[in-house]
Amino acid sequence: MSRPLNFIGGEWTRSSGEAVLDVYEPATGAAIGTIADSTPEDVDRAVSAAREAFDHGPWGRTTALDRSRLLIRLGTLIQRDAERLAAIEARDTGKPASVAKADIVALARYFEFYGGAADKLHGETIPYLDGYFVTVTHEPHGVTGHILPWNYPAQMFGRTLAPALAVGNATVLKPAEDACATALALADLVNEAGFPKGAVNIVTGRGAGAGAALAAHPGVDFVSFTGSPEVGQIIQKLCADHFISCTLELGGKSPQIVFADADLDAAIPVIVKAIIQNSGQTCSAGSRILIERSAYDAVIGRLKTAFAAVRVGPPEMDPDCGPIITEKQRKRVQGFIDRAVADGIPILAQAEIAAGAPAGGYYVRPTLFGPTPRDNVIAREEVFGPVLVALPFDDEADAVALANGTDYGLVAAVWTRDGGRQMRLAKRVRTGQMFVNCYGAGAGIELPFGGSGKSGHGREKGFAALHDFSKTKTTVFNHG
Ligand code: TXE
Repeated sequence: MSRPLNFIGGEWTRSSGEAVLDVYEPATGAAIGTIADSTPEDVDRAVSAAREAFDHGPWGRTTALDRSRLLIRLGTLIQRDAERLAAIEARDTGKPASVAKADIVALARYFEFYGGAADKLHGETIPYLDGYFVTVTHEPHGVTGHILPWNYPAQMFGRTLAPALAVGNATVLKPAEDACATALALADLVNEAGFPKGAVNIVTGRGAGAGAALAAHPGVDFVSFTGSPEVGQIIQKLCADHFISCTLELGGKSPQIVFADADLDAAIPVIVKAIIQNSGQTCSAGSRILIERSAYDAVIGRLKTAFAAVRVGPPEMDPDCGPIITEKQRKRVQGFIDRAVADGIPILAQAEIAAGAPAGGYYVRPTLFGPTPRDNVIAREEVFGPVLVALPFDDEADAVALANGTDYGLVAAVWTRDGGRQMRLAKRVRTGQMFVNCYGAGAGIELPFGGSGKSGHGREKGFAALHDFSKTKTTVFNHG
């Protein structure tokens, strides 16, 4: 599992300090290993290794075709080791076994997709004044820093590193201290795939230590961050201090808008899955259900039945909903539930925790609240747990106002058979991804993803990520 070593310049390296952090198994609460709580000096070594690889090669001299082959080879190795990696991911995060496997398949797919895309990011020529020839080419930023969350450690490794590497950046990754094991296991595959030394470096540790040192490092040219809005602001300020930009992916309070004419047989299972999946610890979790008032009772009736059937337990039970990542996060989620109850919001349904779930595990009961006052904190803030709030709305305009009524703007869905309404809502809801009569829809790597407002900025996935991880250069030739 986790080991107290960093991966720098292609080698396993001890931290310059003595400090380690304990790692716990979410399903049981048992301590299962330690990781290095790296120092700013360790981060400096990792950034230097990346700088060397980018500035003096061989990584910085690779062709797009070289990178394409390396990425695809890494994707193939991940598939070869999928069972082993899924077991590591499930133990480290508490994910149900089948979900951990799906995450490893998605991780491999990131390297396949961006391996295939590496040599297809073409530039352009611009018709210009007589006597001139103008090209616009894409160049890597240089050294990119990647600060990861703990909710999808495997997928995030691929989502952020694969496009950065595809365009030729040298990378330094700081995984979340609560879930590092898969990233560390992947380091060996990076070497086996044949990546030149220094193309990928991994430094573990706390956010305020190693994470902040990475974002602040003058040798880093761009930062990709996924985590809380509070830390996102810190990252953006650290980047501003040395004039670099960043992408911030900070979560959401995503609405599922259900009109009275919706196909509820199709909608209800998708809506429940969208809040239960990964124990609700998903930035794109569909955490608000907005229901046309005339259909409120019918929709709630179906949701109650679906919620009561949700199975909660450890990975090996392959439940619908696993534990929360840490005791700290479990308390945070439970705190939201307790506060909503204290505020008098009715609990409409609550799933049971399976009798066989280990007593020390970090479980919470998936909970449905409603009707929820619009200005209550649980209707506005991200819980990051399996908690769904129901809010009735009066008409289309009210639905749009309610959907847009939080500081977030990441994902939204509308469920209706009315084609005109589908189009109007798709235009008017402020969101980075809009789903019509579906939600997530396979979370395809092909589909650009990212938000606005408190959800952050920049785009991941698809070709959009290649643009974020590169910068254009305009070259003007005077040929007389
Ligand atoms: O996040 P943090 P936490 C949201 C979600 C969750 C809340 C808190 O609502 O309940 O954030 O989770 C690193 N400088 N999301 O406390 O602290 C940290 O080490 C540099 C949404 O775990 O933001 C980790 O690697 N880095 C989200 C990463 O930031 C710092 C996923 C995220 O940790 C740092 C996770 C600092 N000062 C949480 N402080 C999503 N968008 O999916 C921390 N870090």
